[in-house]
Amino acid sequence: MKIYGDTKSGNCLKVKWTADFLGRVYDWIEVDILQGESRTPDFLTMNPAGQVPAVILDDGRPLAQSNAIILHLAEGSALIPDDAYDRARMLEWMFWEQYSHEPYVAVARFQVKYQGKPVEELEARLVERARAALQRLEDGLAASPFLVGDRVSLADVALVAYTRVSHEGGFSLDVYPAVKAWVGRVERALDIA
Ligand SMILES: N[C@@H](CCC(=O)N[C@@H](CS)C(=O)NCC(=O)O)C(=O)O
Repeated sequence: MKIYGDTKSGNCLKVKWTADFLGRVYDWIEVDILQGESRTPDFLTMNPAGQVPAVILDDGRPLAQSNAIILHLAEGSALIPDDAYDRARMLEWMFWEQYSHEPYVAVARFQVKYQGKPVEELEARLVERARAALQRLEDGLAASPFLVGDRVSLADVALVAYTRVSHEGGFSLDVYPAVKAWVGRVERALDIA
């Protein structure tokens, strides 16, 4: 398998961590998004969306979208709960991540860390939504060590990617103690600390 990714990107790291956890063999091809390397004609042939992560599976088929890729890689593994309801809850978190967490927590980080925007100049709505997402995680982790029960799943992989670096966008996890403890737990479970 070939993984096209930018190591600055949490979306790309989700794929790396999942492949590593599962012991999959792959070539990592670094794509610098800040240099427009995901928008070249060659790259667009593979992923017309012009984004990383993207993979070429061993049989030559391409696949994009971080959460679709990790779902495919982890098929039949311990990272996906056996129980149908728990599996759906895992997907609930993963869809929520893409619509209500990543667009705020990751975008704030990108603007601060890579575009040099002072934290105080982040758009108020972005900050409000990022805080709401972190609070939603805090509430969701009140009763269980991982997002879906007692074991690490793809929900944790997807959500930890940008949560663990949320301070780089100005959001300290000190005010979200359950999230902070969970980040450590997931990092240890995935061996990414
Ligand atoms: N929903 C997509 C988001 C992919 C995405 O936004 N990728 C960014 C890096 S995190 C990218 O490739 N940006 C470069 C560009 O759009 O030109 C996923 O989860 O894979």
